[in-house]
Amino acid sequence: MYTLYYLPGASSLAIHAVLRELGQPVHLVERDSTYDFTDLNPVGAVPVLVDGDLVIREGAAILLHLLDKHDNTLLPKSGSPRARALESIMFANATLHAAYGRLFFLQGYVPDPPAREAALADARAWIERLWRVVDRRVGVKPFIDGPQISAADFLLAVFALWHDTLPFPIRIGANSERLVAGVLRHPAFEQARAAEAADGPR
Ligand SMILES: N[C@@H](CCC(=O)N[C@@H](CS)C(=O)NCC(=O)O)C(=O)O
Repeated sequence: MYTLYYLPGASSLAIHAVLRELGQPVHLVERDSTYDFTDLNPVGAVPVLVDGDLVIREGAAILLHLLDKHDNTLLPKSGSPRARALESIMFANATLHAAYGRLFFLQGYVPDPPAREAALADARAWIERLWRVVDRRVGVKPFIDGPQISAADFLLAVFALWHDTLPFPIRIGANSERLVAGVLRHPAFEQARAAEAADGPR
C-alpha cells in the first residue's frame, strides 16, 4: 500500500485523487502529525509518496511514477498525446503552482503592507495571465488536452479551489471554469476532496 503525506486541500489532493482513480489503497498521513517530516522531505513540502522502500518527493515525479506503474486513462502511453499531457502536467506543477507559491509567500512573509499589496497585485496578475494560457489551450474541449480527464486537470482544479481562501478574486476564463467544474464532479476527485475536508481547510 502507498503512504501519502499530505495537507488538506494542498497540491497533494491531486495525487490523492489520482490514487483513487487508479483504485490504489492509500494510507494518508497529515504532514503536521509527523514530527520528523523533514527527514522525509528536507524542503518540508507535500506531497511525499512512500512506495515500499522508495520515497518520492515533487508532485510531478509522483504523478509520473504512479501513471507509469498502473494502467490508466489519465496519461496517454505514447506519441504526441503523451507529450502534450506531460507538457500540461509540467505547466500546471512547475509554472502555475509556482506562481501560487509566490503569492502565498508574499501573503505570509512581507511585513510592510504597501510593499505586500504591490507585490500581491503583481503575483495575482501573473496567475491570471497563466490561467488565460490555460483557457486558450482548453478551448471548446471539456479538459485541458481533450475529452478525457487527465492528471493536469486534477492539479488545475486543486489550484482553483485555493481561490476561496484568498482575500481577492482570481479571474479564470469560462473554459477553465468549465474544466474545473468537470473535475469537481469527477467521482475520484470528489471522494478525495470529501475525505480531506473532514480534516479542515488548508
Ligand atoms: N515543487 C513541489 C512544491 C510542493 C509545495 O509547494 N507544496 C506546498 C503545498 S501545495 C507545501 O507543502 N507547502 C508547505 C506549507 O504549506 O507549509 C511539488 O511540486 O511537490
